[in-house]
Amino acid sequence: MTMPAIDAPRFLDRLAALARIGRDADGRLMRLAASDADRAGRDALAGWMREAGLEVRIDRIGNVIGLWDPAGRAAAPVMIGSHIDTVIDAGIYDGCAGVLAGLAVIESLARAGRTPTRPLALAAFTNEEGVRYTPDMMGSLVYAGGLPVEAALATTGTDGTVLGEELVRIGYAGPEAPGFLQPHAYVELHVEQGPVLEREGVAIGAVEDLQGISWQEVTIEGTANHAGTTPMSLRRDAGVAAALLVTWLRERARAGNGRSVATVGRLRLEPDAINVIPARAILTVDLRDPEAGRLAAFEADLAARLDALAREEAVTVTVRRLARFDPVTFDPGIVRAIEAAARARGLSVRRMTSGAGHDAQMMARICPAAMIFVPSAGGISHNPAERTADADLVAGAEVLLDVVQALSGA
Ligand code: HGY
Ligand code: MN
Ligand code: MN
Ligand code: MN
Repeated sequence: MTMPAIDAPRFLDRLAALARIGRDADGRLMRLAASDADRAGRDALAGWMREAGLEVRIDRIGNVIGLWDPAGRAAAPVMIGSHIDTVIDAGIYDGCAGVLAGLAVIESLARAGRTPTRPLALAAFTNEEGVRYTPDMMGSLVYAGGLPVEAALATTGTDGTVLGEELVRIGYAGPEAPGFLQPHAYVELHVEQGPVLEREGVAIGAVEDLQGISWQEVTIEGTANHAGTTPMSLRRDAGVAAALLVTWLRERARAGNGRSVATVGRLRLEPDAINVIPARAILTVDLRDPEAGRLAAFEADLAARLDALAREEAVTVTVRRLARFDPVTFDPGIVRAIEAAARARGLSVRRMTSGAGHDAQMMARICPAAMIFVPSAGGISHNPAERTADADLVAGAEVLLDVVQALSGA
């Protein structure tokens, strides 16, 4: 019986091919969920899955699940996967590395003539990024039963489109009920998207937990008025109120224990004219903390600050919750298997917390789950400069192969 081995050139070539799919007129990578660019990426992935002998099944939220069941066992599958949708002006590794490494793992087992005691399933979840439709990790959240599929399909995007209609339009409104394959276990390879592994010179991260996430949209209503004639004392300036909020968020995050983070990623002023005092500010607030109590305290402090700001600046403030996920602890047994696999290959490994949200945090609701991280150059992600060395990617795929073999008896 031959030893399965990752076909590194094929894995890396596919990553490069997927990286070329979904670029806008300016060359920016933009495979937003359920867009034409996303469809092109999905089509390529489904084609590679079929070439590899997987049965491709699509569920109602558009999750693409490739099933490899050479022994025809109807057992619960070991699932591996991630996502191939991207943020705006994205890097090429976020999500894609995990999906394509998973494909390389299954192909290596098939080439070696292995027959796992249970099927393997490769998942590319819909809308992990949450940029066009919120919440993020939506496809895996629906798959894990955390959001009714009807509610997800009815979601209106930042561009006014409806997710369900867009999935029909791109041909990925599938027939399967989300969660149609309840996994025996789920393992996700992902680039770290942070600085820890590179800074410490460690090859593999065995991710044991993932921080809590809170997404809110804040709308501040002031009064449009003339920039030249309105005395400063008579203004209800939504733009100033927004600016005070942004700086407060940074100070509050810094005042925490050094692990809270706060981000205002979207901010727009209306009517957005040089000589009109902003009537309205619409901004998003992304809060994260590994500890549930601290995240809740940050949210409570934010609510109190918004009340005070409304009084101080004579504006009105409304808040819309976009996403809220508690911290998640992954399966200690799989974390140990990741550590053992890395050490057996002579790779340095350390346990760590994920700062980013991932599909694994949703799958942990329905089965034992854990993640494998590989280093991100400069800790950069959600940026075209995102980069992970080929050797690190292949090492991560090999550890994924070993863990999948341990879980599936392949
Ligand atoms: O926001 C996140 O952490 C994930 O990339 N969607
Ligand atoms: Mn990702
Ligand atoms: Mn991401
Ligand atoms: Mn993610």
